[in-house]
Amino acid sequence: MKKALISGITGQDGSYLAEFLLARGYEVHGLVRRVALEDPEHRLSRILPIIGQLKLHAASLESYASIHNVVELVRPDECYHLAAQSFVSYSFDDEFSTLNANINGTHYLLAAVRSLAIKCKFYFAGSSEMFGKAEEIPQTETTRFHPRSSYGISKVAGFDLTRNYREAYGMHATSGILFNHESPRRGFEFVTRKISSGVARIVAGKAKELRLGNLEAKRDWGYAPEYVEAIWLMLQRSVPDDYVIATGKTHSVKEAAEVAFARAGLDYRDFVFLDANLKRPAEVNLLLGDATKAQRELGWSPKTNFKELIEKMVYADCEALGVLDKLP
Ligand code: GDR
Repeated sequence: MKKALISGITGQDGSYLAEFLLARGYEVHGLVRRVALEDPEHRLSRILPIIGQLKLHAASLESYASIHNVVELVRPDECYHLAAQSFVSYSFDDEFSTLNANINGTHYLLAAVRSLAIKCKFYFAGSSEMFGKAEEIPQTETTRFHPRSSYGISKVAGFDLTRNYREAYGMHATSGILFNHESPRRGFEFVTRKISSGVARIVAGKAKELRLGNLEAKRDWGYAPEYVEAIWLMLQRSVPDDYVIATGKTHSVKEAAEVAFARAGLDYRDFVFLDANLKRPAEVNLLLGDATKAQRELGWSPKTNFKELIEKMVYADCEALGVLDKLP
């Protein structure tokens, strides 16, 4: 039985990946913060349905000793490093904790795997935010990075650390450059979920409006469960390499609002208000990924399109609020 260790197992991607690996017969271990273990209903909500099949270990990405202990205990065959301070907007409010947690956390985990389980395959969650003010369209594995936030900078550093461990120590260390990927499990602070949950609250009569920042920003949005499959495929390769995972289509925040409100039979222009406070000091205006390499070498391609994705999220949020009967 293969052993997998996932950091960030309580998040959107971690929870889908844990389910995916359990279904393939893996023994699945998760690194979680001690506070999360003490508050399972709230902090472990995404993994509650499978929690009996997981082995969770308390550790902090800010403590090398705690990471070392877990890697020593588990000695995984595959390590998926998904944990991070992942909200770009917050990274402007606290650059210090974003850089500390994201860069040191990645370094600690890589160093522990190197010293205790050098044959373990390692995955680092890179991000399209590394392209930032993108220097070419579409973006591929060879597009130069130009991050626009401390979050993006921390991901470039993690990407470089991962590549360096591969080149210097011969580790099977891979980075996925994943473009935005969403689902009904997305955190409420990210724009697609903010919109889908906002629509559901308006349908339920719990809210009257939705305040958003930059409506013109464009992103390449895919469906998260398909992206975790791509992550797993990367570690099944005999030779480690880096891959862009994206749909190859880009849409604006405004279009996301349009589709979401339309699913509820509403016109977004009647409910969406601009709030300048929600704009970022440095914005990433347009991201569009080219996943040709992943298609060629991993046999991966996206299935769910933008409209299906947004509608799925609105449906799930309306279901959670018990207002499905109010959808057309
Ligand atoms: P992003 O995701 O920064 O692309 O990073 P997010 O959904 O937060 O923003 C997408 C775009 O929407 C614009 N926007 C708003 N965003 C939020 N959150 N709230 C708003 O009210 C709002 N109004 C407009 C933003 O300015 C931005 O342009 C996500 C994260 O998951 C990262 O961790 C990950 O690495 C990348 O995707 C790929």
